Order: sequence, then C-alpha cells, then structure tokens
Amino acid sequence: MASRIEGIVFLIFAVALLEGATAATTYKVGGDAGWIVPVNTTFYEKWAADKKFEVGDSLEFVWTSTHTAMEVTTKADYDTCVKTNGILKQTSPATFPLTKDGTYYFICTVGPHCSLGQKVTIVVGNGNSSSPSPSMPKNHAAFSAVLSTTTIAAANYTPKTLVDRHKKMASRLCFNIGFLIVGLLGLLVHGANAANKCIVGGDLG
Ligand SMILES: [Cu+2]
Repeated sequence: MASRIEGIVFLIFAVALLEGATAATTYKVGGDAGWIVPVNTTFYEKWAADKKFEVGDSLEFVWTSTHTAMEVTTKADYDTCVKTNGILKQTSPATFPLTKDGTYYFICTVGPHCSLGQKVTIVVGNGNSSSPSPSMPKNHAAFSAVLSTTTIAAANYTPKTLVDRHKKMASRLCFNIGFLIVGLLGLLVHGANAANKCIVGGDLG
C-alpha cells in the first residue's frame, strides 16, 4: 500500500515538472530596453531573430515615456506605418497573446516613432495563418507528454501488483503445505497408535 502511494506521489511530481518545463513564455519586447525609439531601425528585428515564438506565448510591451502598441493587420500598413487600422493599446504594460500561427505586426503610433524603428514583426509557427499548422499548442503537447509518461508509469506499475499477488499465492501455498504436513503427522500418529493397539491386541490374543 505504501509503495502504491509513493508511486502516485512520484507521478504528481513528474506531471508538475513537465508542466513547468513547457509552460508558455511571456516575452518582454526589446528585452531590458523595452518598447522605445531604438538607436537603429534594425533593433527589434534583431531582438526577434533568435526567438522561437509559439502559440500560447505572449508579448509584453513595456514603456515609461509616451508610446503606444498597435497590432496592425497588414504588412503594407506595417511597412508604411499606417496608424489607423489595428488593435491599439495605450497603457504600459500592453500584452498581446499569440493565439495562432501567423505573422504579427506591431508599431508605435506616437509621432514618427514607427518610421524611426519602433516596430516589430513576430513570426509564430510557419508564419502563415491561412494554412492551419498540424503542430499542437504547447500546452496540449505538454499534456500529451504527461499522458504518455503516466501510461508508461502505469505499465511499469502493473508487474509490481502482480508480484504482490504472487506473494499472496506463495504464502497460501506455504499454508497448504504446512496443513498437509500436519495432516501427515496426524496420520503417522494415528498409524502409530493403531500399530500399538495391534501389538497390544496380539499380546492379549
Ligand atoms: Cu513610441
């Protein structure tokens, strides 16, 4: 019984570990610099280049002076810094969840900030939202991993239960053998008594 509880506790730990290892990431756009008018127009492009954005992750735009974060819907609007079409967030920190594969475009709508390089392109998955990606969201993948681990653990667990059963069977067998020996001894004693009676009877006869 104790070993069964230990097994369950181990499984809970394994699930928690896997969940932690594959949790969704919140990216602070621009890293420590945050959301600023950058020193050069390639700053945010470089920042995004070495990151692998996935469905379920979030972007966090953090600023202190006057900025905004707008998700624009087309590359044309992004390229030419059109500030009228999109989802505008004017309070820092502004969070945008990455809910599906695709290419996301963000700009600042204040003054000339966008044309000075305060804009960023984020690619999730293959960057194409029209063809649905076969890859599962990160959390679902983690859940599948947990499920398969649990299944493996359960499979490993079964022989142990069998061992317990075999132990029970063995102890029952021992009991039966013991009973048989006692029975045989009883027979022997009974036989000895009978033989004794025969001898005694023979003497009398
Ligand atoms: Cu700005």
